[in-house]
Amino acid sequence: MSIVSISLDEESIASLDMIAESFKLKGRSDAVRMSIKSAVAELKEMDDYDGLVEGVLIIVHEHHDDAWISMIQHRNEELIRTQLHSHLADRKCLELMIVSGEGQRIRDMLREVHSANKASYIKLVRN
Ligand code: NI
Repeated sequence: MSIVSISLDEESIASLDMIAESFKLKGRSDAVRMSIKSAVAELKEMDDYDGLVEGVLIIVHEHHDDAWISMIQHRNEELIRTQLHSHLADRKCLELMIVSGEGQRIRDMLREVHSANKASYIKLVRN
C-alpha cells in the first residue's frame, strides 16, 4: 500500500470523520478507501448508460446566486423534459429534472455536473 498526501478543507475532513464513525471504520484511510469504492461504483453505473436513458436527476447545492446549474441546464435543454428548483433548509437548493435522451449525452451532462464540484448530492434515478 502507498502513502499519499492530499489537501482537504475542514468540511471534507469533517465528512471523512463522519463517514468513518457512521460506518464504524478504523479511521480516515478506510473512509477514503470506502469513498473511492463508492465513486468507482457510480462511474461504472454511468458506463452502463446505453441507448435511451430516462429518469429523474436530483441535485442539491448551496449556490443559489451562482448560475452554474442554470448554464448546464441550458446547454442540455434537449435532454431535460421538465425541471423544478426548490429551496430547502440551510439555504440549500434542490434541483429536480426529468431527463430523457441518449445514454452518452446524459453521461456527459452528469460529468459536467460532477466536474463543477458545486453539488453536495447528485443522483440519477433511472427507469
Ligand atoms: Ni435556489
